[in-house]
Amino acid sequence: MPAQYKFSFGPWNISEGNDPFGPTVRPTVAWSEKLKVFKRLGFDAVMFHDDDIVPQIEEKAWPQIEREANEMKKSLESEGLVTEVTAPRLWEDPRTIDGAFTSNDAKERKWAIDRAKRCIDISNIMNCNIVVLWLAREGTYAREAKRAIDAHKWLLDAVNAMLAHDPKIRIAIEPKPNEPMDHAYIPTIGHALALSAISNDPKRVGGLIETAHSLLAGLDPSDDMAFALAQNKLWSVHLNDQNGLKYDQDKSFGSANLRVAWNQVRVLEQANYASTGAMVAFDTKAMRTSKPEHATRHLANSRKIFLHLVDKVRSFDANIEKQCIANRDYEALEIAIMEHLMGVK
Ligand code: XUL
Ligand code: MN
Repeated sequence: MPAQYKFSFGPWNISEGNDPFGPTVRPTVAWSEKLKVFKRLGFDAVMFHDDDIVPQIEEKAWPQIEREANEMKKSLESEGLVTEVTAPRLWEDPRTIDGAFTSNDAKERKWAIDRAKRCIDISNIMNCNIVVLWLAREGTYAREAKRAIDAHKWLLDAVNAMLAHDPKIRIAIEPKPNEPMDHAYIPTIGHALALSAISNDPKRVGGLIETAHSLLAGLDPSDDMAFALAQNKLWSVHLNDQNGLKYDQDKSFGSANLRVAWNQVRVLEQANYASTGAMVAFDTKAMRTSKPEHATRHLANSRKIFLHLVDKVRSFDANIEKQCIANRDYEALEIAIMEHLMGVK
């Protein structure tokens, strides 16, 4: 029996539908309501930003943060859920307008490292040993605005400071090439794992690959996953979809390009990803047009499409693949896959 996939999403994946050109279009769903959605839709875990666990975290002292994190852990337990990952939200504070770990201001860089350490402490309370770093504002709008060589050294300093803060914590870097920045400093999984290799404990620095982020970098998400899997460094995935090179769309998994989605599932299957203990997260958003009563369908649909694709990968005739490869007949291989996906054969 192959290992069962475990699924997760984050509170921000049930959203109010605002975009850069318009306000919210759906009422805010209270956390207590969101919490009930997980099991109902067949999910096992929650991914959190630090301030999803402790709102207004900057206004609170540690004893209160500790108390609130413990309460959150209890409410998760009462639903039979666990925490998949935590992440310091370093991109909304006024101090990080010009970057967090790579801010030109040493005080702001220190603030960012302290906040990341506090996220690790919260993660420990939540019984979770993976902290995700999405390096949202570590980059520039004007290339000359920062000294990029220094910025890369500061990123390494930040990773090392986090590793030193807790000997058990693992850091999963979630690369993204742009948005909000024009150019981000760690745009691909190659950059992330290169940073890992020069860190003080490479075994504890890995990656999280988001479909849309790979596509925005012009890369194939399944090959990005393979690169990390070959090094045992794929510690989570944010599956979603993206219709070409535009803003980060966070569409339902497989909804824009089924063949690209199939290849992601195929590579996860080949690596027996589920047996590594890593989970499948869907970083998807409802379309802005979705009515409130339909605003979690993108999560159910992404999970459904994923599981259908697992069936498709498992039921594809391995002999066809072998023969086509032996004959170097990739046209035959391609049509066999397309017909299999279309269910016409
Ligand atoms: C941003 C993104 C974030 C991270 C979590 O594009 O993907 O949602 O996944 O902070
Ligand atoms: Mn993501």
